[in-house]
Amino acid sequence: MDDLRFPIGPFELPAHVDAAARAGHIQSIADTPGAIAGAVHGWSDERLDTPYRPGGWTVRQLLHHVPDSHMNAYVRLKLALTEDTPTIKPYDEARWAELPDSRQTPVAVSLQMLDLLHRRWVTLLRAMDERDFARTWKHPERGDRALTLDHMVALYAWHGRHHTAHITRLADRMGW
Ligand code: NI
Repeated sequence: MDDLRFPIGPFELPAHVDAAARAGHIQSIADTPGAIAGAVHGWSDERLDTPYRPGGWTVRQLLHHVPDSHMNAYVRLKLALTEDTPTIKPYDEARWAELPDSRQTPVAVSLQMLDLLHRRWVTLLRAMDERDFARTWKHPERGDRALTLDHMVALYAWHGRHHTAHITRLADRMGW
């Protein structure tokens, strides 16, 4: 059965991240802007305004959501690199998706924003050493558990592939 909401499965926190897995996560983050842009290349407004699943966000909303999410991720990474176990600030992604910029900005702007953001993000990730990836942060809704930057990088590698798969699976189902 194809799971429309979690086409690559839900995120699972890895117990341990070795150097090869970490390199794979960083490469996945590096590849995300190109993968998403390629998935929607040449799409009409009608395709962009199609929900990726019944009752779900439209592709247009997904294309604005991903840079919103990854901007937060980039800030969280920098906080964790410069402060001791900061508690990060969650955001209401559903309400962000309803703000006027998410409705009125051309998708090309968000695709370019994602590309530029990832260039800086990946530059930073590739310059980090083993100790940097072991630095910790907390999520206020995850109790007292300190997570590492390896966890964060794994999460956003998954997140980019997750939303890319929403788009490519929709295209497959629609024969686009
Ligand atoms: Ni998301």
